Amino acid sequence: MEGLKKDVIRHVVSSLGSDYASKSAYNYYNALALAVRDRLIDNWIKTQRSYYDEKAKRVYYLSLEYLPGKSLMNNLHCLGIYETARKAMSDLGFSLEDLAEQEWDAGLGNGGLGRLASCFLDSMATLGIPGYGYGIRYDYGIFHQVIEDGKQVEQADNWMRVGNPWAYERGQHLFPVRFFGEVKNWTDEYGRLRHTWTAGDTVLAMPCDMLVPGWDNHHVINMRLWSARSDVEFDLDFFNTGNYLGAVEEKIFDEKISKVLYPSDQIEEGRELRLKQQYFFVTATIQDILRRFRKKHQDMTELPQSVAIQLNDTHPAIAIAELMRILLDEDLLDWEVAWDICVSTFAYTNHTILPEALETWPVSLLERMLPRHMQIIYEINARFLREVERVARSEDCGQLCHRDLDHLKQRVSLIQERPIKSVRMAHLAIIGSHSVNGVAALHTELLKARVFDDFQRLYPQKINNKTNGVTPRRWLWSANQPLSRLIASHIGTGFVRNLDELTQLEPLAADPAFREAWRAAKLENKQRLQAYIKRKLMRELHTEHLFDVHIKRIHEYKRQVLNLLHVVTAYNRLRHGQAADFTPRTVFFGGKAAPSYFMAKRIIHAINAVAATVNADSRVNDKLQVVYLPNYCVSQAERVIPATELSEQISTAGMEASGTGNMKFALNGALTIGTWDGATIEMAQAIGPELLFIFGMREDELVSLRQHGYNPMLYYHGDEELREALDMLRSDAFSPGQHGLFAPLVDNLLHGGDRFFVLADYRQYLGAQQDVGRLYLDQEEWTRRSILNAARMGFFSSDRAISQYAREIWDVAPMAGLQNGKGA
Ligand code: GP0
Repeated sequence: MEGLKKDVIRHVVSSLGSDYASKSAYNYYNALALAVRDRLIDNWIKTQRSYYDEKAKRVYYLSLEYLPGKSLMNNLHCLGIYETARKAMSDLGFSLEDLAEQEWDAGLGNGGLGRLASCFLDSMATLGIPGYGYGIRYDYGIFHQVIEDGKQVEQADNWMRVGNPWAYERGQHLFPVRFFGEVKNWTDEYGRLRHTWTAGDTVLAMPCDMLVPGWDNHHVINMRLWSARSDVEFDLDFFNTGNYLGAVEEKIFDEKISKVLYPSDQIEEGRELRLKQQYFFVTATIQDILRRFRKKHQDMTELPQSVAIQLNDTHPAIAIAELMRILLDEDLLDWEVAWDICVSTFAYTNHTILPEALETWPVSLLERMLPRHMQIIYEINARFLREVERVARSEDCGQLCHRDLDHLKQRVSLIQERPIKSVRMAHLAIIGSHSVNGVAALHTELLKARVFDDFQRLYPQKINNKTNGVTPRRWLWSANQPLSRLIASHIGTGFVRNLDELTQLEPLAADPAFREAWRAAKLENKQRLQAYIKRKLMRELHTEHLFDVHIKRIHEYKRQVLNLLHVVTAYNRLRHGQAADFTPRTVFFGGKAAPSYFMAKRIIHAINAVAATVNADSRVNDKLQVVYLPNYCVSQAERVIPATELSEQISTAGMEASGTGNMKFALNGALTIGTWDGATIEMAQAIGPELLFIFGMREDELVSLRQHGYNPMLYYHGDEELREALDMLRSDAFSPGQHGLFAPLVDNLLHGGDRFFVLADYRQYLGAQQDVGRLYLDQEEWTRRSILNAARMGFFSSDRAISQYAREIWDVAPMAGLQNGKGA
C-alpha cells in the first residue's frame, strides 16, 4: 500500500505538474489511474511478446463501437488491488468511490453492440486468448443527454477534454489512409491484367492503445483505437504554394474523420463521412495486422492459420475488399488464392433483422471514394453469381429451381438496383466470410429462415449461433459488491471467472437466513440508488416500492410505449379507486434516442409528461412514481441494475436480436417480465420459465396475425382501459395546453398499422404485471425466485460465448502457462 501511495503522489507531481498538498480529486484520480496503468504495462508487454514467442494465432475483433465505461474500479479489481487502493486513498484523504466518479465514461458506442464488444475483450483477456480489439478513438463519443421540459437535448460528449490517463498515444506509428484517386490497369510479365490504385487524398491513422486486463491472470490485451491525423505537415506542396492557412484548414478537415460517433442505432445513416470512418479504421487495422504477420511469415497463404478477423456487424465489412486489394495489387496473388485467404480469415456477426438497419452504400459513392474497392466488389459479385448459377443448375438444387434463377440472383446479388444502385454490405460480409453468426438462438433461426434464407440454402454450413453473454467481472463483482460479497462468503470467488459455479447457490434459496441476507444486499443497492437520485435529480425514492426498470435505447420495437400504457392504466385505476390491491412501485425509464429519430424522441417526451402528471398527483404518488433517468450510460447501468427488482424485456417477439441488459439484470437478482424474444428465451429455458413473467404473442403467432390482417382498432374498441389510456395520451391530459403533442404516437398505433404489435400485447402485459405485483407481496417467494434466477445464469457469461467463438469460429486456443495470482 505504501508503494501505491508513493506512486500516486509522484504522479500528482511529476506527471500532472501539481502540488500534492492541494487535494484535488481530479488530480488524485488521474494520478491513481496512472499508477494503475504502470502496473498493467509490464504485463501488457509480456503478453504481447508471448504471442510472438509462441507463434500464437491471433484474433482481431473489428468494431466501430466500444462501450468500456469507466476503467478504474474494474482494473483495480482485475489486479486484485481494490482494497489496497481503497486504504491508500483513504490515507491520502479520499474515498475511492468519489475518486472513481471523476472518470468520464468512455462512450464510444450506441448501445448493446458496443457494450458486447467491450465484454468480449474482457473475456478474451480473462481466458488468455490472444486477442485485439480495433476501433476508432472518437473525440466525441455518444452524446450527453439532458432532459429539458421533458424533451431530449443532445450535448457534445467532450470526454477527451480532461485527457485519458488510460491510453498510450503512439504518434510515431502512423499509417497512411487513402481516398479517391484512380485505378490504373497494366499487364504484368505473364500477360495478366493488374491494377494500381493511385492516391487521391491521404490522411494518417494514429494508434491509441487502451490496456484491457484479464481477471487475476497477468494477461493484458490491447484495444487499439485509431485517431485521424492530417498529413499536411509532410506535404511539400504547401510550402511551395505558400498557402499556409489553407493548409491548416485542410488539416482540420482531414482530422474530422474520427471526430464523432454516429449516434444512430439500428437505423442507417448513409452519410459520406461515415463510410470514410469505416474505411479509415479498416485499412489502418488491416495494415497493422499484416505488418505483425509479415514479421514472421513470407507466405500470405499462411494468413488464415495465424489470423482470425471477426467483423462486428457489417460496419467493417469493407475489410473484405481491402484485404483482396492488398493481396491482388500488392502481393500480386491470383484471384482464387486471394479469395480463399479472405474467406478463411473473416467471420461476420449479425446483430439485427430490422431491415432499416441493413447497410447499403451507393455504388456512385464507392466508385468515387474507393474506386479500386468498387471494382473488386463487382468482380466478387460476378464470380459469386456464376457460382450461384452453377449450384442452382446442379443435380441437387433443392429449392433453387431453374425458373427462379433470375429472381434468386437478384435477391442474393451484392448489388441492389433500387431505389438507387447500392452495395449490400451484409451480402459482401456473408460471401467473404467462412462463418456468419447470429447472437441468440431465435435470432439465428430467423436469419436462416427469413433474412438470409437464400444464403442458408447456398451455404448450409455457414450460418451459426453464438448466444451473447456479459462479463461477470464488471456486471456482478465490480458493480454489485454487496451481493458479490454475500455470494463469495458462501461459495468462494470462483464464480467470477467460472460463472457456472453460481449453481451452488441453488440449495441456499431454501434457507430463510440466506434469503434475508439476499434481500439486505438488494436493499443496500436500492438505498445507494436512492442517494444518487437525490443528489442528481433532487428526488426522494421510496425504497419499499418495487423497483421496475426499463433501460435501453429508445426504439419502437423495444416498446417503451407498452410500458407507458401500463403506467397510465395503473394511474387510472388508482385515480378511480379501482386498485385497492396495487403493489406500490417506482417505474424507471432510461435511454437515448437517435437525434434524427422523431418517434423515439416523442416517446421520451411522453414518458416525462406522464411522469410529471403522476408524480404530482397526491392521490397516487405514494403508490406510483415514474422516474426518467437522464443520460443512460454504462456507469449508470452499473448503479441501477443492482438495485432493480423487475427487469423489463418487452420487445416485439422476433425483433430483439439478443439483448444483453436482460442478462445483467437476472445475474443481479432481478426477475424478468418479458416476451418470448432474443436471449430472454434461452434465459427462461435455463432458469425455468415459471420463474419469469413471460407474456405476449410469439414470433410465429405474430407472423400469422400479420398474414390474416392485424387490425389495431379492434383492440382499441374492444378494451375500455386501453381506450382510456390512448385517449388521454392523444388529448392534453399529460400535456396541458399542448393538445395533440402525443397524437403522433397514438396515431402510429391506431392508424399507422402498429408495426410492433403494442396493442395486441397490451392486455397480456397487464396480466403479467398483475402477477408481478401479487408475487412481490410474498417477499419470501420473490427472494427465492430472485436467487434461483441468479444461480442459473452461468451460461450467459461472455466467457462462455468467447470460448465458443474461439473453438467453433476462430480455431484459437488460450495461451498456455498463464499465471494465476494477484498482480499487484
Ligand atoms: C444491434 F443492429 N444492436 C444493432 C445495432 O445497430 N446496435 C445494437 O446495439 C444490439 C441488439 O439490438 C441487441 O439485441 C444485441 O444484444 C446487441 O446488439 C449485441 O448483439 C441488443 O442488446
